[in-house]
Amino acid sequence: ENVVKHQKFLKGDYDTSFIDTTPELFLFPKSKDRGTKMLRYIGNVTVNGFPGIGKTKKPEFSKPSLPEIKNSEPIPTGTKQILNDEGPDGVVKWIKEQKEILLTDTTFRDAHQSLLATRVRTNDLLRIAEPTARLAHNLFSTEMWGGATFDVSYRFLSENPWERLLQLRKKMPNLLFQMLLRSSNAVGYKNYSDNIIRTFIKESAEAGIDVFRIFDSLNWVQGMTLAINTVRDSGKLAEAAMCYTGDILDASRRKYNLDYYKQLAKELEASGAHILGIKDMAGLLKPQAAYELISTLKETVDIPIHLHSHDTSGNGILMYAKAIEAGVDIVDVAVSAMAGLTSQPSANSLFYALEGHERKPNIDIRSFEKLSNYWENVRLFYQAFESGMKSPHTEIYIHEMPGGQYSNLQQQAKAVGLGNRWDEVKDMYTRVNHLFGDIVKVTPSSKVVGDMALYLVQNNLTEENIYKRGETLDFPDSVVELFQGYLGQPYQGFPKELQRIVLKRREPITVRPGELLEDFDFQKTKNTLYQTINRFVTSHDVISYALYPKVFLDYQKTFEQYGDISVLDTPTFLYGMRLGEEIQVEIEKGKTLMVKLVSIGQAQLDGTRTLYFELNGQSREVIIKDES
Ligand code: 3PY
Ligand code: ZN
Repeated sequence: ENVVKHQKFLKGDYDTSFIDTTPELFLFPKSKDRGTKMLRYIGNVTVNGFPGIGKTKKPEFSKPSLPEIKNSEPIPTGTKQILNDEGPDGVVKWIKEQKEILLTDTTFRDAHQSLLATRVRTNDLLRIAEPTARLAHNLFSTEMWGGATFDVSYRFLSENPWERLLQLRKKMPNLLFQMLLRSSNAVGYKNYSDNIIRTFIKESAEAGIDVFRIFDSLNWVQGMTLAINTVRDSGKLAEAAMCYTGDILDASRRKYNLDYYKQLAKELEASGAHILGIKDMAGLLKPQAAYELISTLKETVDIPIHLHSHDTSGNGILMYAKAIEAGVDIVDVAVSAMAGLTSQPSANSLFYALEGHERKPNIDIRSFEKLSNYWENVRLFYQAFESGMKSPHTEIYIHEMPGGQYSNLQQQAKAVGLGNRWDEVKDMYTRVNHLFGDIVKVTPSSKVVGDMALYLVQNNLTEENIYKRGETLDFPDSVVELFQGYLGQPYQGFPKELQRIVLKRREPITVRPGELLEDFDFQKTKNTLYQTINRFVTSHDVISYALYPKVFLDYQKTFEQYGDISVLDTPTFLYGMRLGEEIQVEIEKGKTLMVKLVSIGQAQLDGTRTLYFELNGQSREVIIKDES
């Protein structure tokens, strides 16, 4: 036992003589332990498979080829230097002075969130980080954090998202780092207290985020102002985004018309936004609608406009071309191999689409092809997480499901035995939206619509049944919470009769949910967390715990059991090792472990197997419980 496990130390109940009288407590286990822990992880994945992939033979992957770069030359300067030297207003001024369309590269965040269930690991991002900083130094920003990446890092990748941010920051000192922030839902799915939101933003800003794309899942501006103000106070860029829903071209659907977006844009500008974001999360914005929307908004607001979309319909490039004609300042794209379908339109395609146009992006296309070559091979590592969508889906214009939700809801449907009724679920999703009064559907409101659709299909219910028998139905928790007002207020309010049916005797709220929540006690949590995890507690640990208590503690347990497994290459992390295979693992700079899997023993009566490894040439055995 060493000091960090000692009762006196944990309680803080000691004076310094304690250190002098019990020197043995300061003997810490050495890295020998690290190697064994890692072998245990590799052994376990080899025997039992990875969640979501299962027990599969490790495929042969080609090594992703890294573009050649001249490390001896300094990294070219970029937009980050403008922010450092001239502040957020300087960046805004600079954007307005550019004639060419500016690009945000989402490859490190939304592209893989939308194509690969957010599974891309820090290891694969880090290797391409410096080449991207050098080869794509003309980007406006790189979106590399937030959205679902935060909880997925802890939950499924067993890695710390803060480490990802800090390590990427070192490798990419020239580009603005951008994140997606769900206003009062931060990077989660529920409402948090105001002091959690403030602390999360401040910590993120300090760790290196420069542009915060802030949205509310019901386009409720009141729910966004706390985040906008905090970002401004942190000296960073507040991009307030309105979520695009409906179709401004459809005269039969007037709820979200051009006027609605005009008003919203004015409100967001007045709330202090440096940039106006248009978040077309499902890819519903049609080319001509984009032209009309952007032209109108350019006349409505003074701040730059940044357009985000998904290419699910296959119309992304044409839509961007129209938006660019209309004067949009920045658009979101991904490196070609990670673009298209539910992801963003391809940067490489957009470059060629604008050949001969005065607003053609100022990027080096050859560099983008090199980055794409790397991603083409990396993407294969994660093939088990692909959604299976192979071609453009224009039905998106009907069901309006966000890019990232499609495969998720499909999985959820399978899990509750509705795999073969997927078409019905999609149809019900559309009907639930209308039942709810036509609401904005984006995390977390989109999840509520999905939950309700599954619930109705599973129980063979229709809209009519709800109105007739609703009093006797137990609706999903998320649906009750939505109608209680815990995600904020939808435009033109909730349908009153449905609200009464869903809430039964519960009272809805109309104020900002954060106003009703007590402040989170950071100091007290730091102390109790210290008792639980037996190590120094950082401010990142505390805020992560505040957002996701269980996910954080589970991650911590995995870390104690296996050590830092983020250093493993992705094929080994996801598939383990083949018999006789040899790998190298750089556990820290300049320190590499050689690992060979020599043999796998027979399963014993108690279900365990012994795996025989060589670790730097020395024999090591680990015993793994075979769960099959
Ligand atoms: C997120 O909230 O993670 C999204 O990407 C929504 O579009
Ligand atoms: Zn998106």
